Amino acid sequence: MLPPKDSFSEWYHELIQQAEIMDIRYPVKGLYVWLPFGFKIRQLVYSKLREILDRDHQEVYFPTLIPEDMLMKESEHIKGFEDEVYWVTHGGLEPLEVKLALRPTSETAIYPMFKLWIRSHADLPIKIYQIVNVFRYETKHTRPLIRLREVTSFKEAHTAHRTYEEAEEQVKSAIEIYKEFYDFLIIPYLIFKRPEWDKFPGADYTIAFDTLMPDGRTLQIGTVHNLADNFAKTFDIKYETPEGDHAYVHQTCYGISERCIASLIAIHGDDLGLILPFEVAPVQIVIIPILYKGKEEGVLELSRRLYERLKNFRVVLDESDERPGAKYYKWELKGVPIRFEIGPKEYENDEVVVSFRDERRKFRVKFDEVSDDLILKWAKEMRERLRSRAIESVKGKVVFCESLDDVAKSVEGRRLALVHVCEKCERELESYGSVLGQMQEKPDWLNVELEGECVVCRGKGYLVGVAKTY
Ligand code: A5A
Ligand code: MG
Repeated sequence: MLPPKDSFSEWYHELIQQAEIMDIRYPVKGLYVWLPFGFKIRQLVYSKLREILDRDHQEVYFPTLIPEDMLMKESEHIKGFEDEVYWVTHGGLEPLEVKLALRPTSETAIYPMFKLWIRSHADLPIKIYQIVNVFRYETKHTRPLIRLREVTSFKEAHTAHRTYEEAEEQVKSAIEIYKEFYDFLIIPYLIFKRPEWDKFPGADYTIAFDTLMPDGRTLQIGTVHNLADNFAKTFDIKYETPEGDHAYVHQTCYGISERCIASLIAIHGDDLGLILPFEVAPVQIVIIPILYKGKEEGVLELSRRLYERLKNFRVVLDESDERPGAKYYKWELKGVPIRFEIGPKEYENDEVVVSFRDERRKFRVKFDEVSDDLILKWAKEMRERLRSRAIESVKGKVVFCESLDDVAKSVEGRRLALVHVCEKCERELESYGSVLGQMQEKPDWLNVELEGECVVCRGKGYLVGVAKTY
């Protein structure tokens, strides 16, 4: 049995294991094993990310190891990461002449190569990405898919452009990419510009996507950084302009990790286990024959015919010896969106019993009516229901505050506090929780004003989020 979702931390921890997403017994802190079922979700989710990026990015692969002098070159960047880097110091028994870092992210691996690749304005823009593992010696509490020391599914995109304005355009288009991706996963998000003190080390500014977990803490599920020419100056990445001058490139980078899967699990699941959107469910449809002694033959025959008919989907016909109740339990735990049951009565009437994972209400349809189109219609309707549920759940944890007292109470009560503040006073909010920064656009499900009177000094303010974070 799963703990109730209200005990979110225990529920999440148990679900990850019971639904066979990860094996968390690997004997190194912050490192976990992907199991086949979890890995299949990963593959389906990341195929979508690849599909979107492949429209105008090229996939590459850079090495895992970064020489110390390269990693250390950008001073702001290394200040942000120095206490998180794992080092390779030996080759066998020999101490290495130059220590090698396990990449915590790949700016310092990629940009020296950009210097070699970029000659003229005609070489720009460059837009590449890779999906790799990165290592960060995290000191905060580690959790599967949420805070890892080996991030296994780090999608990092890196771009280079002629001007600051072009980099800024790229930031906007990266935001659109992440919106499309998270809309696909039906995960509600808020978009903030992180305050100066919390931007990515070496960046000009950082835009972050945050979602709200069921316990009211926010999870940063993606970031887009405008690097301006900061790294270009460090790594001497210049191009020849049409006029024959030499200018530094302007860069962006943006990243998403398996936190996208953590949020998928956390936001849609319920007391019985996972609820997966049809598009990313490793098993989209399960058929469960209800077998009674002497009446097996017809039931199995109809079940197999249904299985054949649904071959265009990821369908399982569960003919195992387990009792129907045990089968329901198992496939509910694994979040299968559509379930068919076929017993002797259904066989006699040429019918099937249907239920959807999110509703669990049962109804009957004629066997002949089951078609690809009907399945897709159901999937679409389920997507709408999941969207409403997800938005309701997130919306219920966002509070607009008109006083600092309100902010304090809301954050203490595990809500995301939204409040108007000015740049001068923003830092004062830090004493109440993490300051997520200035909200960039209002989601259609949220009724707030992006501008208003600063809660501290009553000057002109913008909308800022404050919350407990993962
Ligand atoms: N090079 C840029 C893209 C970068 O590294 N940005 S980042 O540090 O913000 O990481 C990108 C995203 O990876 C974060 O927004 C967060 O969602 C995720 N992430 C970072 N550290 C993580 C960790 N230890 N475990 C899981 N996900 C992590
Ligand atoms: Mg950090």
